[in-house]
Amino acid sequence: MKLLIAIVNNDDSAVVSSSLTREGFTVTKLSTTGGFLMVGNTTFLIGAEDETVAKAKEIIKEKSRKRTTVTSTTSGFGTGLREDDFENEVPVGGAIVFTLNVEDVDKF
Ligand code: 2BA
Repeated sequence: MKLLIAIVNNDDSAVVSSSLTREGFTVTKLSTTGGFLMVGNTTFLIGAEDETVAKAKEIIKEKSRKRTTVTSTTSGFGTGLREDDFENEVPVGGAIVFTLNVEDVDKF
């Protein structure tokens, strides 16, 4: 079994979630914040059998758009705090997926 940790743009999270559950995946959704832009994103925890991992990744890839967002160069330190702040275009997404081996699962 694998644990997928998928970080997805908030705007894609509803469709990613519904597409995964429709295909039979069990999903836990966390509200998270990106450390660079300091804006909300969504992290999914997905426990999946090895043979279904490719399908889960395919769904996440298909439903997560690449976009750009305009931000300050000093986003990571707090927007507007510096005099030399200026807007900057940053690419975001589609999604980043970490795949971890799961040693054991207990459900009580
Ligand atoms: P953020 O940390 O808010 O990053 C948003 C976007 O800003 C990133 O898009 C990337 O294009 C840019 N960026 C991030 N850190 C940067 C830095 N130190 N210098 C310059 N540009 C930087 P994505 O790569 O698509 O990441 C989207 C979100 O996914 C991230 O939000 C973060 O929450 C998560 N993420 C991405 N890579 C990660 C990683 N290796 N570990 C943990 N979380 C990650």
